[in-house]
Amino acid sequence: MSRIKVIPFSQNCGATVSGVQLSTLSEQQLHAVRNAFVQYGLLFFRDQSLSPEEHIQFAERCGSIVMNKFFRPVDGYPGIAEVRKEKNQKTNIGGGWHTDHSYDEVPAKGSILVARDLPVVGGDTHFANLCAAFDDLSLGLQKTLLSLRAVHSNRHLYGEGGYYSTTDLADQLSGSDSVGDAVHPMVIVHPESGRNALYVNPGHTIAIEGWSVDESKALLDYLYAHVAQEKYICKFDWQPGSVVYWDNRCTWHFAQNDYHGHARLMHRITLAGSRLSAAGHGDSLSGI
Ligand SMILES: O=C(O)CCC(=O)C(=O)O
Ligand SMILES: [Fe+2]
Repeated sequence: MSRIKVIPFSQNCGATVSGVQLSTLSEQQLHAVRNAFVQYGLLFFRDQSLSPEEHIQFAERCGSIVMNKFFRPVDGYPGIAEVRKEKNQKTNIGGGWHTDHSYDEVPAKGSILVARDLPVVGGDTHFANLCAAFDDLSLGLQKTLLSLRAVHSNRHLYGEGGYYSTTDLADQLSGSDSVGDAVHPMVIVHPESGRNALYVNPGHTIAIEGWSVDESKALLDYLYAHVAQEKYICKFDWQPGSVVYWDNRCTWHFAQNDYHGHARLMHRITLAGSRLSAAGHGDSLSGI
């Protein structure tokens, strides 16, 4: 059996894991994958051969599967969501920075995305590291953020009259009556790594609790520009056989929509998480 290798992907963002086939992971390899997931929060795998059944098996070894309420499931596999753009469609799923399911009271721990049908060029996915971005904020701003909570929602996206209902993806999405909101600390302590992570995202965070829309927008926009800096982000170019496993508590992602006229199909499994806790005040801060 080849040796598992975990190599950082960029300065602050992700790691490439090689020397494993996710369909036949030994217990020892699984342990190494789990540790890498806690350390990096974003794992890239190449040259995998993962059937839908094996995708489910791998996901169940990493956690428990949670359904997405809005995406169409893959035929015969209710636990796998289709992330599909047909060649005649203009809109894609996840086309702006976000993290999956932050609008849930108990948000998703991770997502495992498998490439099924790729455009010849384009369709990369971008990621950002919310722990590194938080650590680099000044101690003053870190302390302010520790005392705040933010409201997350999906109404503006999947609800009646929401963004997707006005697009050419409307017919393939459902659940407009299952929309809802949740309030989370703006800085969470990651349940496994113990690191602090900024927990707001442009896709789903609609306001800071107790702040006006304009006030919220000013601070959130500042934070979003901070996170989107080159040093915290990376870009993954999908190839046949690529699989990405990301942690929704400490990363953002967005799917680049630059392949009009070509189809792209990905299979996503989302893993259930636990209730998020606010980061502690005091000496866990590492501001400069
Ligand atoms: O298609 C992609 O690369 C990512 C889409 C997305 O946001 C997701 O699957 O959660
Ligand atoms: Fe997503």
